[in-house]
Amino acid sequence: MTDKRARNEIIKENSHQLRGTLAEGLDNVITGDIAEDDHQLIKFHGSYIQDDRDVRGERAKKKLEKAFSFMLRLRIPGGLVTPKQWLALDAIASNYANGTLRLTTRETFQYHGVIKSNLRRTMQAINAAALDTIAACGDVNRNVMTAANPYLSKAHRQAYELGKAISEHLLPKTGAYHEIWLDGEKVEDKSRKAGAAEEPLYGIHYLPRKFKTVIAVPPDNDVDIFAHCLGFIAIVEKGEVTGWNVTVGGGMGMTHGDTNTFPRTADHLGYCKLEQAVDVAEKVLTVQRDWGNRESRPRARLKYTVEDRGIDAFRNEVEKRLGYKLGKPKPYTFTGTGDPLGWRQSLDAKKGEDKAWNLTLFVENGRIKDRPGHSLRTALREIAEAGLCDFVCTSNQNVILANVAQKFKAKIEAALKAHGIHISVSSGLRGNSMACVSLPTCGLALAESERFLPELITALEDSLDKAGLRDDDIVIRMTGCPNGCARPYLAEIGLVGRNPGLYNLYLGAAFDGTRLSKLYAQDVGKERIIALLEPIFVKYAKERKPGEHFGDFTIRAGYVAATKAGNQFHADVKLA
Ligand code: SRM
Ligand code: SF4
Repeated sequence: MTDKRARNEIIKENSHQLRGTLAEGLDNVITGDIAEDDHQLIKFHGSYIQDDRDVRGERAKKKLEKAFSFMLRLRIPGGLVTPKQWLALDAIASNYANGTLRLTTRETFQYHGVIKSNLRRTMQAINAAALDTIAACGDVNRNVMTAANPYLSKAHRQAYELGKAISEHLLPKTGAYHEIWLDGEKVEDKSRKAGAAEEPLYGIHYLPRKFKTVIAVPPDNDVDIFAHCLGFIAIVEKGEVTGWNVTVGGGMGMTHGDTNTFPRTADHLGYCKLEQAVDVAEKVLTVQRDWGNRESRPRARLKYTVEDRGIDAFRNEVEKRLGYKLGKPKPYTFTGTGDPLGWRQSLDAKKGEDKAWNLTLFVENGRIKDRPGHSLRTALREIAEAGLCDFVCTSNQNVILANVAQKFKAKIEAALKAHGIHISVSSGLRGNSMACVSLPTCGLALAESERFLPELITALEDSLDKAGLRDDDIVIRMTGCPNGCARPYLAEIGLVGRNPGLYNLYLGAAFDGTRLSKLYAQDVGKERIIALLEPIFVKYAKERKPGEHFGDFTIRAGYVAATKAGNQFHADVKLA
């Protein structure tokens, strides 16, 4: 009988709980590469092997090995780091990586350009800052995102605490990470058993695919709850979370030309009590572990399990494993997926203290670096050195300078100003923009993204000016391929790379993150994108109803049909 399982299943099975030959590969100084199977296993340790695609052709001509280096992704549930940790992370960027910190769309940092001989040292430096990269990638529960900023209110603190609890509970228990990277060193958290041979939750095959958990506190849907495998929506009464609506089956990734793959917004599974959430998370994960598709990786995400089995069957199985029924989802309202930029005061305060301040700072595509006249990295380092605040990474690739005492507000503003950093952004479009990393590091990129979106927005700002829309909040997101790392199918304007310089243009997603977009134009370059969008901006400015968002307008005005479910994403497409 032939083994129909995906190749990764066999790699995991033979890996001795994610060890593979990683330790030996790190010691091999002849190459910057590691063994083929270890390319898959290293992901579970929070790293990817990559090569600099800008120099790939040139090196091939010279018969040189690719310019290999590693990307490292941290696990920071809720995205919160202390000033001390910030300084450590900043130092690592210079000592071992490419001199930049990259905020991701999932509330954490990535380093790029770490060479093999520095990998262990980098991991150890991260560990010394009481942080790690365990399970930041791979077929496991990834970094848990929570509504940005635990300092905002009691409900946000509760969401953050749940995020940390789920992250710890669903962490792989293998000792491989500590053996390979930390030389058996003990980690800060003594409850984690280095050397444990078992994976009680995951077994030796782990999950069929990546698994993503998020927690939202309405009315903000900053975590884009419907884009994720598992979500908890806080139900808040008198300022406190009393329970959670549970969502399952969201996801973005698809393959161009394969209608069997599609982005999908999550369904409501039910409602659980405050203290039941970790148990619910575990049971949802185990149903996906047992029911998920292990033959076809493009169809292995939880969204397809829910799609294929149906939400009712999925709920029944979760309830069977829980031993109790979930309640009916409770009412809630979301208003938007963006980060409210600028200063925002916490909604409550500790007894006897003033309410703290929090500054959400726009970071273009999450890249924290210094450039002439705009030394963001230095400004943030100085703020951390002075201990003026904590730092929270947001799911919109921004950073919040959080828990700021009134007396430090002016100091923060002065430090930013001294380094050319403005609190305001040039337009509502830019303030609501995200681009994935893409070239030159991403091995899957088909077109530029992070390096192209800023200039496209600058050009689109002229079109917005013609329509008088410069300050309007319109969500635009770009990715270099259809995997959807910047959640482009939930943007009012989504651009997805097809070929160098060419993108598919999607319109019609809801501003609050509840509805997917629809393909509007295929294979369009910069000039065509502008030519297509400018008249829509002008018409929107003239004809919109009070409070109507751009995405809703593009449907009402007939540019695209509304996508009511993921399996309708490819239907009713009429190209411009
Ligand atoms: Fe992603 C793969 C970057 C968020 C869907 N993603 C990749 C890789 C690792 C490329 C690879 O497999 O070789 C990219 C590394 C690029 C680089 O050079 O750094 C990559 N993904 C990113 C980040 C850094 C984008 C960013 O600009 O911030 C985000 C890191 C998040 C984190 O901290 O964990 C990132 N990726 C996402 C999201 C958004 C989210 O989760 O909110 C998605 C869509 C949601 C989802 O999962 O459905 C996403 N990434 C993918 C996929 C498609 C998965 C699928 O279901 O088909 C891939 C490809 C894959 O897994 O095979 C992918
Ligand atoms: Fe790479 Fe595609 Fe993700 Fe962009 S969307 S980072 S190009 S995998």
